[in-house]
Amino acid sequence: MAAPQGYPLLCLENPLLDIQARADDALLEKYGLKANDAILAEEQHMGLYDDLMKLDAKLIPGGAAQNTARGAQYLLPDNSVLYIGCVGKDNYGEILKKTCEEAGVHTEYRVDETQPTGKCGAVITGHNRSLCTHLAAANEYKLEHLKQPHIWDLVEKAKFYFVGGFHLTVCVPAILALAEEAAAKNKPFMLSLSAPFIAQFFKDQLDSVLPYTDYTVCNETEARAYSESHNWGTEDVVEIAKKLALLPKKNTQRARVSIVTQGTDATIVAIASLSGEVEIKSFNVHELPKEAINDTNGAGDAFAGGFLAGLVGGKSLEDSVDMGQWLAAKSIQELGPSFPYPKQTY
Ligand code: 26A
Repeated sequence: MAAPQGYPLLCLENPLLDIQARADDALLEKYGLKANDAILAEEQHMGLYDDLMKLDAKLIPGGAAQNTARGAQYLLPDNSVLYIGCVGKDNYGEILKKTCEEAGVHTEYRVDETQPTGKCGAVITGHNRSLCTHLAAANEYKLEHLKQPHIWDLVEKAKFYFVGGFHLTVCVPAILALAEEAAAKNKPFMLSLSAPFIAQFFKDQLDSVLPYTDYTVCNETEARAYSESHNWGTEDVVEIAKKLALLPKKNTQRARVSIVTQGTDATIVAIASLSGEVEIKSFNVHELPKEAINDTNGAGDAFAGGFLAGLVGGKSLEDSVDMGQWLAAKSIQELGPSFPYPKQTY
């Protein structure tokens, strides 16, 4: 049962189960995968999941924004986060629901009758991760689900919106419905750029949503992919962060903040003002000895989760970035996109 007062943070994207294993470069080569990337699976990738299982893969709840939702709830009071997406009518879907419940995240899944729950092959080589996603049911999210009265009631009660950019491949009308609600009522809307292929191959979808964003978050590779696909003629991350912050906006009552994470290098934050200036701030990451790192799968999602927990909790921008970096450092010490239990306090 949904909490009658609703949930301050609403997240939307693709619920996936991660099939994660350590592997060598030969497996990457077999499927033509880059060491550090995220792609949509094609026919030739379908054998990857069985190959990973043979490598003693672990099944770990994933889906980028679902990780972010669990991450934000990790730092927030009970009943703070609602997550929406589409799963299949199967055991994997049940596992995802249960994991969210255990993390205190309320889910409103659309349950697709025909497709199985989506999965993501996570190939870990050293500190790199290659993600290959078979969306299946996750690709079946529909605007009609969001518009059902009991769900739309929760949409209206939400105060912050986070959409994972991977959903741009699935259901742009649902993203725009949330974005319109946010802009119309001056509520913050945040989008992650998710992976280079989004800016490359889903450029129009991305550009239809960007005007609604009050916050964007991406890593350095995604920032450069955006710049390249828009012929900005620069690979300079600070320059790109500035330009992202200054893109046109629907909600003119808020100026945009664009955030670019860079692994172990400093996080760049470009803060626009309503008069069109941009201030750049740089935040060094929380240092971690290399041997403390388990894997980096989900590091960016955890950053977004910690950052959102800060925003939703009324913290300053600086404190929110620090919370994002803190949670990312915690997550990369766990297996996959997970967080330490018993809970650690920020
Ligand atoms: C549409 N695609 C490709 C995806 C994803 C995805 N989540 C949603 N849509 N490809 C990978 N992921 C998730 O990213 C997390 C790490 O950041 C994986 O499930 C993994 O948990």
